[in-house]
Amino acid sequence: MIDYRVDDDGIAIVTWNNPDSPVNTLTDASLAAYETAMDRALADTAVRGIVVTSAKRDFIAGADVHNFLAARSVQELEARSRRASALIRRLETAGKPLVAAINGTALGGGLEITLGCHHRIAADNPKTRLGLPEVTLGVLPGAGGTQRLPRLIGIRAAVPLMAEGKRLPVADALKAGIVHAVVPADQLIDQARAWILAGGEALQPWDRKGFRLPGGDLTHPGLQEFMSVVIAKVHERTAGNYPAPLNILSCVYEGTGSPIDAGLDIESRYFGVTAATVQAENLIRSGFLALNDARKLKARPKDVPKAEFRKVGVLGAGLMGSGIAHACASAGLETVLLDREQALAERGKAHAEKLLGREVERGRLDADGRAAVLARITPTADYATLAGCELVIEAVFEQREIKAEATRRTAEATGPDVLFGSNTSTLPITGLAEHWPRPDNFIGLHFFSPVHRMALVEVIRGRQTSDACLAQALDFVARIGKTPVVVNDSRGFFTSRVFTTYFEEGMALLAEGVAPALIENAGRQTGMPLGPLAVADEVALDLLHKVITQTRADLGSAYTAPASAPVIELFVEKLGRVGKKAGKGFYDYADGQRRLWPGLAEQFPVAATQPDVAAVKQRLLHIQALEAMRCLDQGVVGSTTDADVASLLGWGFPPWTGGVLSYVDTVGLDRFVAECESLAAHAGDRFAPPDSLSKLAGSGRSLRDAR
Ligand code: T1G
Repeated sequence: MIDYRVDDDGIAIVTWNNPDSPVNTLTDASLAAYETAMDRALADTAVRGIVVTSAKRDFIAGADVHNFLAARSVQELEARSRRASALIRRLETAGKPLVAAINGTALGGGLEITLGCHHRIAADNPKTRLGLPEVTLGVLPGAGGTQRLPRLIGIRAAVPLMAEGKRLPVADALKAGIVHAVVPADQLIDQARAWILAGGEALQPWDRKGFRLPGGDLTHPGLQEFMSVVIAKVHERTAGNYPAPLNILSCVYEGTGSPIDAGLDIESRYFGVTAATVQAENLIRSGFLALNDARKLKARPKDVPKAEFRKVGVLGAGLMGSGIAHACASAGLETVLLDREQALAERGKAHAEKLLGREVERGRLDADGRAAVLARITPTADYATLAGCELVIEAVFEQREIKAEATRRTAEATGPDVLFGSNTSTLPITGLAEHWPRPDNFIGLHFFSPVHRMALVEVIRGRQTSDACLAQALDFVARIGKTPVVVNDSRGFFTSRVFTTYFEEGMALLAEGVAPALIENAGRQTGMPLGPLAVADEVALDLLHKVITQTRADLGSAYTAPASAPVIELFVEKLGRVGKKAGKGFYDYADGQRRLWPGLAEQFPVAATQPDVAAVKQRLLHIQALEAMRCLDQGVVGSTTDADVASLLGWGFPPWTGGVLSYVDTVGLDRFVAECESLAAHAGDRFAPPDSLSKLAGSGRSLRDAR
């Protein structure tokens, strides 16, 4: 766990080296081992100083987040913080110089270990990131970070780093004053030793007589104004859904005006309260661990050899097709981008080139890199170019006949044994698979727009999709750096089916006379990225109109039109306002601005009495959770975790909830069912809770435990 040696100059080298994990983390065991090693060095009169480093690629990845799911009481969580904090404090005042030799990434508690050293040297490793990202997990730095960082680099520099959880490259950490030096990796230990041998002092700045915070403390008017601006920005960004950033500010506010020991005490108290919140539990379980599992294909069928990809084909060079081609070529794959005319294929390649240009502007890619990616994209109108592809993805127009034609012509060029994936967003996969000679090799690969920014690929199994096809499709998704969630076939699959209810409910509220601004503001205050009417404009009302028309034709009398149908028909058929792409929908779009259309009030008179914002928020989130629950009951999605991951990555369902089904437990299952029953009575049957939920109410079990 911790390697220990003393060199000929009497310098102890304490090396973090957890044998059971790819990264070092703070656990009870690793901290105990660290304490034992450090006490051994402190007690050894031959030891003049101590270098703390890591034998792994990274330094320390922070506290082991599993610990915060195991113990959920404020007291236990506070005690955990106090133990780590007390150890770090004892070591920094023990009288021997401590140097952190930071060979790789040090985050959270990992960086806090280094802040408890008297000197910090980082290796010039371009992959290293240094930071206190606890806030992204719904917690706060609980091993001294909120007290040491402001005392080291000043309140103005420290607060944004902690409130946003930024991860800095070593050059920025050096500039910020977090590390004292950056050296070539092969000199790291020697430079650390040299600092001790040169008489490095075992005294922290904050323990020196007369210490003052760099840039002043919070009696400084400028800093008070700074903090009030930060608080306002945090409120604007979080709408009260996330306690952690505000509690970090409280730690700084209350702790930096006191001696360090009092500040550490304040921090541990806030840590316990913050880590015990449901938001922290949700962000750790869903936002970190579940996303990690999905990214690592934990759901992949086991006994299928890993598929390798060299050449893939993309049919349709529109916005989605060119985005998919950009992702494939950027991942190093030869990519055929086919459209019905060469000019259209070339235009798709040009879109990929534009995306690459932005990456160069942002310094993420150099000119050679851009040229190499572009060279991998072959625009064509000739299906024969697809020969040799291991996988072909169809992203042509959302019409069955056009898809069938493209599928058939591909089979002629590639033969039936390659994988075929459809990027359809709504059409059932099983039906589309009929046009592919081997439906067992046919699967849905539903990408999200814009492809270069959206991590999720919804992988849809048709009735005949084989395990081998699924496993290889998952390998492909991971190969292009995306995160898959596997769902089963149904109209709209999982993501379109559930996300649609959000903006359908927004339109239903509009039709009931709820003020448009109230609808939109409530939508954003839930933590959704956009208000529901703005989302409808982005999706495009004429596309929604097509889906309603096609579904009505498919299902006939079995079809129940959504409450939003009259609104969509009015806007598309009568008003000709089809959404953002036309510059007008629920909003007017001009000069890069979006403003609610003043004509809305004429079409939908605002009712005299308005619901409160909580009631609107409830309708907008409950409706999504109910549809997700129906999908779970119908086997469209396999688990609450899959539903959560798909909602977080697919349409930005508010992360503080843990995801669209964890939201039920976040509200509380019994309360959620009761609220749905009440909504069903006055807003419509669509809110009636399914039996699967109703029968759980009163059982004392959570949805996650039960399913
Ligand atoms: N806790 C538990 N497991 C962790 C972990 C952590 N902090 N970090 C990584 N792992 C696991 C991960 O789940 C995966 O497991 C394996 O290690 C490899 O990770 C007191 C309270 C460090 C940048 O937020 O950002 O400190 O899948 O695949 O891509 O103030 O891991 O192999 O079973 O991600 O090279 C703050 C979280 C914690 C950093 C490496 N720290 N980790 O990325 O590997 S709170 C963080 C990461 C805290 C203190 C507070 C990344 C990484 P498995 P990986 P990677």
